[in-house]
Amino acid sequence: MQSKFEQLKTEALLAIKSVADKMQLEDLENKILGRKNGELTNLMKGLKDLTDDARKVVGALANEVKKEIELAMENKKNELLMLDWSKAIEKERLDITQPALPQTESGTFHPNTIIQKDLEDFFTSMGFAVLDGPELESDFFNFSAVNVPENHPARDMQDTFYIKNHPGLVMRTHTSSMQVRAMLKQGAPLRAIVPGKCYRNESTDPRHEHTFYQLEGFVIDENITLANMKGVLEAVAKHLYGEETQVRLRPKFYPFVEPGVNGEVTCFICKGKGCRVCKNTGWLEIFGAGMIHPNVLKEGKVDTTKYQGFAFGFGLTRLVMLKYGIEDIRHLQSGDLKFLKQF
Ligand code: FA5
Repeated sequence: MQSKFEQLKTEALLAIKSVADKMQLEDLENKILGRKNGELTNLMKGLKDLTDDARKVVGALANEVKKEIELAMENKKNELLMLDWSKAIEKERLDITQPALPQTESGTFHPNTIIQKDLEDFFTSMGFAVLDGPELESDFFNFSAVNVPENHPARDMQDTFYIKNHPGLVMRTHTSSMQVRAMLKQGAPLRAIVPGKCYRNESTDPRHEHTFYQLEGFVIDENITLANMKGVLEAVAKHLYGEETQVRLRPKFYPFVEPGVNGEVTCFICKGKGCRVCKNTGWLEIFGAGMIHPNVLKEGKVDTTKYQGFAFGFGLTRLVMLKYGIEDIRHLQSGDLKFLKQF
């Protein structure tokens, strides 16, 4: 019986060695160690027929054989597992020297961003700083600080969105809300632009949105006049619409400037002759501007005996629409890729 165990061990170890995959190993395990009909199991069943002394010796050998076969199986299992892993790793290996896949889609800037970046470059080349400010603004900086006190009828010109349970906060209606903030922070002299989002509680139509962009600018220094303002705004108009563009200023009331003007440029489509876009006037209205009201300078702690300044506010969204011939402002926030991919 001892030799039968020895022979089984030799055959089993040989068979285990030549196993090629997990399935074969499982079959072999069943064939040798299977509880019901495994070869070793069957052989061990015969131990009970031996004498006590012989059972002690052969039993010890049988256990030894079983342990060796089980160990060989375990080793083989690990060996096969390692093989599987290395095959998987090989499959996943990245060849970083391979050329990249051709790029099929790439993003583009939103037309608002294109014009904003262009104007930021233009103004910084003239020594202006670019400032950013909060869109959720205090009632004070949006209205009161720019000479629109509470209950003043001028507040009706710019209705906005108020925040429930926060009576002192509004969504800013214009970038002019940054005028006094900038003065308080930086003092005079000051030269800056503020591009950014504004909000108004208005019904939307092809030219009006509840959310749109403005670009504010202000210069505060000694001996600043309306002529300086016209010079800067003419430079902007020529930069945007060509050298032959003219600027026309006409009186308009804004509480935060005195005098205040409404700025128009020669219609760049008909060159001033009159067309559908300029409603046959030959002019396009693109900004509001004026000399900063002394009350606003005082709010900003600027010495009004020494400094004056001008301010202007472009409807940035309007500039974009004119530049690209966009007939409805609502396209700009539609998220429609067909529209956006044109820029
Ligand atoms: C103002 O907002 C002033 N803060 C501008 C200003 C600044 C004047 C400094 C003087 C000195 P107004 O309400 O006109 O002014 O708006 C300026 C521009 O913002 C408009 O010409 C228009 O192009 C744009 N705008 C105003 N409301 C809307 C709207 N609902 N949708 C799209 N654009 C708008």
